[in-house]
Amino acid sequence: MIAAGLALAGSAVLVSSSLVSSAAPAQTQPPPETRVPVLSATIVARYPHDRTAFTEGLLWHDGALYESTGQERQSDVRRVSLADGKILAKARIDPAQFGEGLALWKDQLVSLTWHDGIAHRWDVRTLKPKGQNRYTGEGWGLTSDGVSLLQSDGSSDIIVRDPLTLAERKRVAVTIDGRPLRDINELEYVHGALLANVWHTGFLVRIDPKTGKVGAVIDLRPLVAEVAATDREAVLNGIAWDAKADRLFVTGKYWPTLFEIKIAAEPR
Ligand SMILES: [Ca+2]
Repeated sequence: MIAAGLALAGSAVLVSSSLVSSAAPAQTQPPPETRVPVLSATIVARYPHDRTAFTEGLLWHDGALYESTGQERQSDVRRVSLADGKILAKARIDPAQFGEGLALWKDQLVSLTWHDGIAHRWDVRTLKPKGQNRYTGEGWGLTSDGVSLLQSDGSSDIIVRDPLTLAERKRVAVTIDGRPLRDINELEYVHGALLANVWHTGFLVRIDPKTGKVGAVIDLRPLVAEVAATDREAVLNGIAWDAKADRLFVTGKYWPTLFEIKIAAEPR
């Protein structure tokens, strides 16, 4: 069952789906009851975002955003200007494929596809194709810890892959209060932790990539409320980190706004 709030397997703390009106998307539901700290975030800045972009992957590199988008016939990988949201360069993905997560590995971008088991490689400067890798299972989010690629597939697993071949090295199960947390979506490796969107929720989770344990829930419902999307699939998705300036960016599918945020150190 896809229920409101964070989908905790076998959990008694789920917000009952009967409480969810059809006009209230799941991503406006309150945080789950959890022993994990729930942190707020302040909005540092707002930037324009392409409201036709079905955002699946987002990262920052060398002064620009890189974004991958989904939906058949509309999937691409693009370089985007932060200041005005303009697309500076774009590489189209095979129209039969549904683009998914995006990561940088050295001078190449690696982008996933949802059901095709194909990872595309792109020259990060020219966005010219540089080859493909095969993998099994669904492709959702992708990031790099500098050693491996870390991938989500909609389950509670983080799949650790060889960055050159996409071969699976190991899996880490994401848990919150000891229970699996599924629907892990877009990823970003930040300060040694893994930040992740949880599909159809207004939250990020901060995961210890070694143990899979969620150490914090970040409540971004104020951003969801500000965007006030009417499309049920226009959910919070997309996390990018500018490591040099320590800036954290988030956006959503079809969102008109990309936010720079700062996560609170302590719960209120
Ligand atoms: Ca990302």
